[in-house]
Amino acid sequence: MASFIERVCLHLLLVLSVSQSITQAVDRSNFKTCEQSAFCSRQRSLKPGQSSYRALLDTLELSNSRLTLQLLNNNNKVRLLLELYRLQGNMTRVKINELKPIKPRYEVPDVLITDPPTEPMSVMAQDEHGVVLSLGGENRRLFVNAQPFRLDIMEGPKVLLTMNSRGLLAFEHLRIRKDTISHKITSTVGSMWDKIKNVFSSSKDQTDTEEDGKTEDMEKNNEDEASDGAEEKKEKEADQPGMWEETFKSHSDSKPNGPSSISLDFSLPGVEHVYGLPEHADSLRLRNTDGGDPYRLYNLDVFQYELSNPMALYGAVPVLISHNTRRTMGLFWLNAAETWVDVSYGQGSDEASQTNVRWMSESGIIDVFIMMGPQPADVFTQYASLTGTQSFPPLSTLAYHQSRWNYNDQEDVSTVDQGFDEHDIPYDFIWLDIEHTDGKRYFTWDKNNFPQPKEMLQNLMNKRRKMVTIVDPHIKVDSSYKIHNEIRSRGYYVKNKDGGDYEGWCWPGNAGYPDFTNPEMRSWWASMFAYDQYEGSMKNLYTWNDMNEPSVFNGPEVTMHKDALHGQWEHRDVHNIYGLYVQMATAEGLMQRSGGMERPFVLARAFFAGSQRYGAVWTGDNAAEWGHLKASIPMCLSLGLVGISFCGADVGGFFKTPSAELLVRWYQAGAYQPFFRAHAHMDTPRREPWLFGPDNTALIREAIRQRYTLLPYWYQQFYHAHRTGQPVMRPLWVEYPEEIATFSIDDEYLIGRDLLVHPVTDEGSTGLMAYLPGNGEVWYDVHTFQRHDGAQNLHIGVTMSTIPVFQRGGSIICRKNRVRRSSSCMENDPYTLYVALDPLGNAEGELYIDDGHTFKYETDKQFIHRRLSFTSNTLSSSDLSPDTSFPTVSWVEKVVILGAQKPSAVTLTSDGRETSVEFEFDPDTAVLTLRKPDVKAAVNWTLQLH
Ligand code: NBV
Repeated sequence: MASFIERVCLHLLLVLSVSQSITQAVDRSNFKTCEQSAFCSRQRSLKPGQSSYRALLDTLELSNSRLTLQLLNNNNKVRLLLELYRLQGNMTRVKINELKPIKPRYEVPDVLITDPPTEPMSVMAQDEHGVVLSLGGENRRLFVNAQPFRLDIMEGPKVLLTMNSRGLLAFEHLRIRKDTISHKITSTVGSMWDKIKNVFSSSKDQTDTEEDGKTEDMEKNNEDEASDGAEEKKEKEADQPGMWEETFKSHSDSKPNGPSSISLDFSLPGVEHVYGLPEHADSLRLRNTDGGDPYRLYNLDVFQYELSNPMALYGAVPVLISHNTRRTMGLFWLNAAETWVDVSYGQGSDEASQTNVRWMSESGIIDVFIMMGPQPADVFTQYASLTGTQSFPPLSTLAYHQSRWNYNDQEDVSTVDQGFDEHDIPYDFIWLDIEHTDGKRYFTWDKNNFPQPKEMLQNLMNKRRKMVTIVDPHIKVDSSYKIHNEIRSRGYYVKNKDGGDYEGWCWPGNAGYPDFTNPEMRSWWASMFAYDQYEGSMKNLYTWNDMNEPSVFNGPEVTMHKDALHGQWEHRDVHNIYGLYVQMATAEGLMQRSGGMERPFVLARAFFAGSQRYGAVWTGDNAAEWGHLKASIPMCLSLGLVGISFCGADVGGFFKTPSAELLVRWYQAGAYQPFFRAHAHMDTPRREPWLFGPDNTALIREAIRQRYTLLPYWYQQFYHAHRTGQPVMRPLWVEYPEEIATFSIDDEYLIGRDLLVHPVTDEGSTGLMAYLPGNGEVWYDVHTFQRHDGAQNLHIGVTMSTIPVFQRGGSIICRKNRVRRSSSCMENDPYTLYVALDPLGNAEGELYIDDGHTFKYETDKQFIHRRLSFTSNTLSSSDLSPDTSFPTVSWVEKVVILGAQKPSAVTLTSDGRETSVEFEFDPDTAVLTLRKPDVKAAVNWTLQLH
């Protein structure tokens, strides 16, 4: 049981958070600015100029696919090792580490799905100024300029990208503290110099001196060309505040390894648009950071986050995508430490536009992948080849989720469940937040409120519905709690700097944090999801990992101390990947409990590059404000660009109370975003869809029903994302890369290639402008079937029931129009095909069907993948993967052809038989409806219009 004091403290925390939620926005003073982050401020104070590095060409070594070269820092004479790889699929990898670090520096494991396959490189030319390497392809070359050190990637006569072009490569080599007095300065940000203190005891000094002795030789190796001048310079470097200890508010970071930050700049000539770097509540196109803070990547639990700013949020993916009409490229900076990224749009040396990007990380090494495109789809393929694709979610998880903090007890769950049926609204999942547990002990149930979890789950199962419970990664320190005892006795907790178990405050009170970077810990954690371990769990129970940044209420910036230890590594090194490991271990657990048969579903708040392999993410604690509804679009688009397609925002807004209008608009927008879940703070009034009067109930019902009819299309898009790495929710420029008008649009997007959505996100809207892309293309309003030309701004009149969605002419989309109470209930239902003709009268689409939840599509080839094509007045269905099968009973009950002409007759040919098909033609809308072709979804057939 929690002590009285613990309970009082938690209560106070809650009251504080709630009252803040009503009155305030983010408390910025809780989070560092670049200036307040010692390494960022050090790095940023370096101004562009000649690089202090020189490539030592006589050290060049080229094996077939790997080139190495030493770089010498002209100032301190420390040497770095540069490694260059030409990777398969039009990518280049550049690694820079210290040649002889006094101890290893962290290299991020578990993100790359394989050691990326390489291709041979050859030296094309070499002189005392540099080396030219062939990168194959269309005359692609890499220039290594020796003095100053610079790398240029060229194609033909054009420079595509330059590294260290502004000379901002800066690599703080690991060093030994020389003078314990002068270096042990507490740098309190803002008033650093007047707070100089000598805080160290003599025994600590003793240790440092011993360490000095041990590593002195190694340091010397690094300084073999050192001159007196260089030594002086080095002393100066070491003197900077914040290098050996840093304090922020009341927290001190002991920095036992001293300064270790790294930085490198890139120039992208001819580029005016860059994207990516999630997670930020900001525009899709990244902003110029000159004069403000850089974009920060440091997974943080930011209470009441603000819009339109580069502050860090819950997740971090260090990938930036550049785009212009000729080329799309990507930069993947594989580093899990705190990272800041400056973006500067401007002119290059020849007055042409150029974008400069500068990455700064607190520790680790420089390991950067340059993905050369050239098309957007190529960059997605390249990134997927490195970090994997979106996991293929169970079909039901693409349906609607009903959540709030909290559904109070079993009766509440059952009443809400019935409410959906009474109001004829479908839903698939109901969620339980932290209150369902016994005192925030995850994997347990509150015995009073949830005495019979299996009965509750069985009731849901009877209706073919499911549940998600929350399992957070902070574990209550309580000797009567099995999970805690096991983790403690196995030594699986993260350690504090002194070697004891790290403890921090979170929902359960005092909590330990399992070391998810440890594979043994992860497999133990996974085993806790076994049905006989997680009591009360059943196969329709799935998992939500919140707070996995990790959130530590009393930690610096509400997270873990950077000098906490994960085995030999500091938290500093692994911070941004911690959340990924939590989701990885949980997904593994859900798989294992079914003997590897069932696909898992895990929602996580914190994420990193590669998180797409483990489930879904959401945009955290947004607010019931129109601005937050708008922000959900660029936030999810940015995630999709870097591989994470399964993204959503709390529908309705987490904090505060939405007006009925905002709630309706949010449902309408959410119904067309990948992860569709309503969620709300515990202190907001209840907001189940039927609580806002019959008109609003009807509007919400309709939005959710639209989602259900489109589930076959969503599922097919996720199958595609899983197979290819292409994003499900896409900015328009991804499909229209030469159309400049699309480059800055972030209130509108595509689902796959074929559906364009422009949700209404303005209060009191009576109309909006949507851009329909594609010169020579046509788009059809999916509700009225009205046809519009592409490459135009279209004004759309809007009422409360309007959800502006358009289908691309040239596409075929499959829907299931008989909406039932859950997606599973619709499993065997028939399809309606929407054939939207392009100006030449052609269209194409796909249909994907499998069991919706197991891995049999992979292990046993149990699926159907069909190609649908309309050409020369004939619609046909053919097999895209003839060696697979799935026993579906679904059939095609209707075909709707948009942009059609009236035929005189329609015949169906299937199984060698020809039958005539009834049809109806509406000359006003040019819609031809073929009723009841009654043909099986899984066989070959043709429908001919005569
Ligand atoms: O577990 C409670 C909440 C949860 O409802 C929300 O979705 C998370 O983002 N959680 C954060 C912790 C507290 C938020 C104030």
